[in-house]
Amino acid sequence: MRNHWDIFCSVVDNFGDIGVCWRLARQLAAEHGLAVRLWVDGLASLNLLCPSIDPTLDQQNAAGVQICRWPDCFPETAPADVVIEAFACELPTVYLQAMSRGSSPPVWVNLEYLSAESWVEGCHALASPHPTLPLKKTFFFPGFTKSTGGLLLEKGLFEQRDAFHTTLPASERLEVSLFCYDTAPVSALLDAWIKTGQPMRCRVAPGQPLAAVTNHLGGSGPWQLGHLLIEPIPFLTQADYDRLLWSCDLNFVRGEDSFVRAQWAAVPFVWQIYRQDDEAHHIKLGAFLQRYTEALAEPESKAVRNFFLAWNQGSEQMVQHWADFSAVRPTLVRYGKNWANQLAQNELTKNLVNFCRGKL
Ligand code: TRH
Repeated sequence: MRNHWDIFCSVVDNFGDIGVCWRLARQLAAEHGLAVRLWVDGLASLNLLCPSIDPTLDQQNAAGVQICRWPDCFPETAPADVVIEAFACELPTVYLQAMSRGSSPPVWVNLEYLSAESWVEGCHALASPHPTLPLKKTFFFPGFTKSTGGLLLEKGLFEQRDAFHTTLPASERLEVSLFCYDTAPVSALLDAWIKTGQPMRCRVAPGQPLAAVTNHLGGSGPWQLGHLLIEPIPFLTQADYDRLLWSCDLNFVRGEDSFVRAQWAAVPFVWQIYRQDDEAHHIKLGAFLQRYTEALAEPESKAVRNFFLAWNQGSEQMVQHWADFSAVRPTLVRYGKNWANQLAQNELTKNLVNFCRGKL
């Protein structure tokens, strides 16, 4: 297989776009021996995920990947054999033209956002011709079923997770991590926790999650509120963030990549979906809940659905929803393991490599 891949990533906001691209780039290099160039217009965001890079450099190598600044004025560049356009970020015109000039054009793939909606199955791997150039772009959809592109999962991750679990000291309190948007009903959740009397520690990611907590509690933390300890933590590398998720009893996650990592952690989680202007996120959330709760008995399914919806839309009954969710947590621990094992059967990077290999 011709083995040069270019990934283009435009950082829209937050960390999901670069989080997914950085993970994919490393996996292509480490597990498939490919020469990967990652073009990114927001090196400062990548620097948070990977502190060893220097965001002032135009080119550098890290984790077997060549990282290149995606400049406003894109230079003449020989295209790679496979070109991944992440999340419809639109390739530079000069690069597209170069792609169309070769005798055999590169395999061009648009990696889409993750959704559990059923239409994804019908659109995965469909191609569309460029309106003016002799090029074809394929739409590659991650997803939760066999008929989609699957989910990013590094080789050996579950073994690492299980080995890590054996090193954890027993904890008497409920360990929680919090990564959410500032629109989450954090005040209502903290009030519900304070009412329960259950010993808990909640570790809060910086940025929007910490801002939401600080708005409610004032000061800069840590906060000890009776049995509840709330601790701000720094932004972690992706590997350390995984370990945080593995070490907790419950993880609040958001967006796309942390949402998937929480499922690989195989402990109960609560997801805050990324809001879309056209409100399409309500449908996406419903589609995921439908799939995720399908094999749960009704009381568990209802508790999960109610709590996820309360977390995403707000609720007057947060205390009750938390109590119900808390009660089914032990069942969700067992359920989460089976869920993760089932999803792990369909691994995105392997699927993507096989797909492109078939086209080269
Ligand atoms: O940051 P996000 O809200 O990203 C979002 C979504 O991807 C959304 O779909 C997209 O449209 C929007 O960005 C532009 O949430 P997400 O997807 O979970 O990405 C966070 C990344 O940050 C993920 O790779 C995990 C990583 N992370 C760390 O590495 N360390 C940390 O300490 C934390 C809190 C996160």
